[in-house]
Amino acid sequence: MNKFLLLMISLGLTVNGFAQNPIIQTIFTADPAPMVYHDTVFLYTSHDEDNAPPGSGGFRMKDWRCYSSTDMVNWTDHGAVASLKDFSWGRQDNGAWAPQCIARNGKFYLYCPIQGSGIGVLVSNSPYGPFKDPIGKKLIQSNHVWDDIDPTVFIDDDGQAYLYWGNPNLWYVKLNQDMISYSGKIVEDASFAKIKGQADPYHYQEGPWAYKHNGHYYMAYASTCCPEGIGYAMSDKPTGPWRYQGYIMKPNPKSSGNHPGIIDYKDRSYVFGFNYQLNYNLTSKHHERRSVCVEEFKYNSDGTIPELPWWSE
Ligand code: FUB
Repeated sequence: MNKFLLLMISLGLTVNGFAQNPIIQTIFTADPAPMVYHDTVFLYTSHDEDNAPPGSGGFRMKDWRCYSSTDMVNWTDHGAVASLKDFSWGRQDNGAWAPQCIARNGKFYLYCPIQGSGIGVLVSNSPYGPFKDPIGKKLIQSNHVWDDIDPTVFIDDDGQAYLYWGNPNLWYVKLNQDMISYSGKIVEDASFAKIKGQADPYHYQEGPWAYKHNGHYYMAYASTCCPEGIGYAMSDKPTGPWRYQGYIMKPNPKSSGNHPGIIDYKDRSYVFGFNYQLNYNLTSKHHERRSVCVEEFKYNSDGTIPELPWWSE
């Protein structure tokens, strides 16, 4: 990693009291999944290895990392909290893609996709881990194969939990109270369904992020491919139908992927994603060596989200 960048992080460089993007400059991170727990933001990420080969889609990913902050400026690195080795049923060489963690009943559930193998769940008594596989098999038993990536988890006010995932379709299922099993059928969401030969007005690609804010249900996601922007849809229910609202961030022609994570924290709202800036500082060639970024935003009075500029490249 570039010595100048390492120095910047060790100096805690900030701009206008806000962390400078990318917020993690010591290793390559992607697929941010922020979780607010008590007074702390825990940020779970995937991790691009330094030796990811050149070329779009050349992912080399083996573990999931955790960072925390209480001011959105200074981030503490808690290292790798889980890895492919924690799952006995998945491939072990690669595929540790976009995770999400959620707290329930004093436990922490980390949903992890292993690309090409399926989606699993790990459980811990602490947000820092250690996380263990409580079921010893895939959580999502399906034959979608490529589709079974990018889980996002959401617990509604009535206690019902939902797991959504998928590329290029959006799927969901109702989780049981134990958060490690589900009831009912796996549903392909009709709003986002792609119909062959017809336009795709939602531009849904992958990386869904489900949440609720001020009574509105939101589904943000990586939009179009590639490059990917961040799009979002809203609904009155967690199961849709969803209304496409547009881009939170348009696709950047100089970029490739993106992946949203959205939270409210200490009366402010933030969207996380990633760019390729640190990679481009090292080489002009495209590598899947990405870096997590964050931006504050304010909801419009009708609950819609303003469009934000690209993170710098
Ligand atoms: O990081 C691997 C994959 O790239 C993720 O699962 C997708 O959302 C995209 O960000």
